[in-house]
Amino acid sequence: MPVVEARPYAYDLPVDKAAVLVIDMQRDFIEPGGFGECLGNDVSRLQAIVPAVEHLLGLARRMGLPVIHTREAHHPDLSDCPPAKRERGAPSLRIGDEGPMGRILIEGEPGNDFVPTLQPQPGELVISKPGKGAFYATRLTEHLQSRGITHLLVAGVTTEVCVQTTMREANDRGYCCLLLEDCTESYFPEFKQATLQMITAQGGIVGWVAMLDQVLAAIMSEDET
Ligand code: TIU
Repeated sequence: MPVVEARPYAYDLPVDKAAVLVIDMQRDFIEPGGFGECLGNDVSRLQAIVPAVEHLLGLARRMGLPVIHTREAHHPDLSDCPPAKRERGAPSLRIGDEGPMGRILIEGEPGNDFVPTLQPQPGELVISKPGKGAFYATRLTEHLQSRGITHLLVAGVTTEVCVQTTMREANDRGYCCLLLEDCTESYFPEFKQATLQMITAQGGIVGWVAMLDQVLAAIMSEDET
């Protein structure tokens, strides 16, 4: 079994029980004019990890690892959007308002789609989620259970919001999660670093962290043996 040099200690990767979970690599968070920018954020930081996530997807597809893509999305009638979420703060546009890429954070709108180079391929699971965590109000648990998946390689945005929430939900459900440091990003660099520390502290209280190259190295050295 490949063993990844990870923090806080080595991560055993049973390839036949692992999946890649890509969180919310959507235009709404990564391109100007979407939800992320409406909240006052500089989205260029998030754009920078797109090539690394492309590499991760390439690796997963070559290895035949299941790939799961999530997207934060609401129904057009906003029936799955709590008023508390829509009314929070003072964004330039609220969820459901018309923006340059269509209605903000609404399923089916151009801005709600994945960025062009990270589109799901046929056979890959897409989970639409109304919350920050991918397990809340979705069928993700059932999908993972039916495929016998116990280990998740996690990527996506933003590190401290949807990624961390999802990892905590997964951790409580018994999944062993490895967050790929160069395949996740935050609008706030200090929040990314704090999240990596929170995840790995206390003996990996939430999970493990490693760079994509460390996963590659583990898989290649396993191939040689
Ligand atoms: N605002 C922010 O950092 N993130 C979100 O609203 N959603 C996700 O992280 N996907």
